[in-house]
Amino acid sequence: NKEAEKDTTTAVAVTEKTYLSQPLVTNIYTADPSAHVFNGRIYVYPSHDTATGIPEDDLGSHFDMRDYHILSMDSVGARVTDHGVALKLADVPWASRQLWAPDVAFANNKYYLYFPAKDSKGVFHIGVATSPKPEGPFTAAKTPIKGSYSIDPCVFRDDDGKYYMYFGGIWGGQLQRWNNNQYDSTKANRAGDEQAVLPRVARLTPDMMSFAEPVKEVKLLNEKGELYKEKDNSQRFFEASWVHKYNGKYYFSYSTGDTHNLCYAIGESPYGPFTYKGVILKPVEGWTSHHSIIEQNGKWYLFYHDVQLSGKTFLRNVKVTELHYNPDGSIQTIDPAGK
Ligand code: FUB
Repeated sequence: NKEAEKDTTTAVAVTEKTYLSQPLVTNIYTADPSAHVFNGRIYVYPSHDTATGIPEDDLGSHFDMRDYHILSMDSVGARVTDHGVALKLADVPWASRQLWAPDVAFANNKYYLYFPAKDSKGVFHIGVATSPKPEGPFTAAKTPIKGSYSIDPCVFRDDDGKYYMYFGGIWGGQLQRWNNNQYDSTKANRAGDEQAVLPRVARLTPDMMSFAEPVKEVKLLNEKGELYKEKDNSQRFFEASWVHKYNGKYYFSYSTGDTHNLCYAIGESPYGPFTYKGVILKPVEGWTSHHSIIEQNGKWYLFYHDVQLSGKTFLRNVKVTELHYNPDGSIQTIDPAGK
């Protein structure tokens, strides 16, 4: 009957999802986009999501990625090229599984791809691979970076030419198992009243293949200048470090994981401390949130992901949207639903 038809139409319209932007590519599933401008062109280094049948668990075992594809475009909105396989698990001598979120740096006329993977004992470390071209293919070093651990490397080049790697992720990313740079497989996730686990940083050697110093904790402070407790999970660090500089200040951005915010904090030094300033991106569709921030031709962009194409948390798609600062240097919060 006519009345019933009308009711159904209204219900569909009310529940329909809206998105601020559309996936950059639809031929493969991609996530954790680390974007950079090399030679005036935007290159995006994502994870390559794939369904391998591993059941979902709290450790993220279902994020079972086996290679990397690199994407590039002249500018945001232009045609996106998928450059095909740039590095595969089978060609990384030390890695056994789970090629998670990578990043890339350019130095010494080479491109260095940094990537986490589990070793033969199931412990995450960070590896490096090199290529003369930004799109690869990349050749992996035989061993992971000495002293590296956990996941989600982000490499930041400061104006003085020094490079720093930020890394770490809790829960399945294993960061809670590392204290004073020593591994303890029995360490569980922290309890609510314990201090939250801190992300890590180390300066890289000029050859970009190792750490120049012992790994340090990055102090992330709340607006009162205090370290977070684990229960402060709408603001404490979970994973997905990214560092960029704006008007001489260092912006450390990250995901809060189980509360799904992408937040940022500001500091005066690449080592921090960084003080919390706010949310960059409200929760996306899907469990994880992971991003990067770049400038091209005077505009700033946030690369991020959601699960618009698949509806499945481990089959994600990367997106990009413009990012805006307020005159005081704060970042305007973005709603991925475009509201
Ligand atoms: O893609 C696998 C993991 O999911 C990443 O390393 C995390 O940042 C989360 O996005």
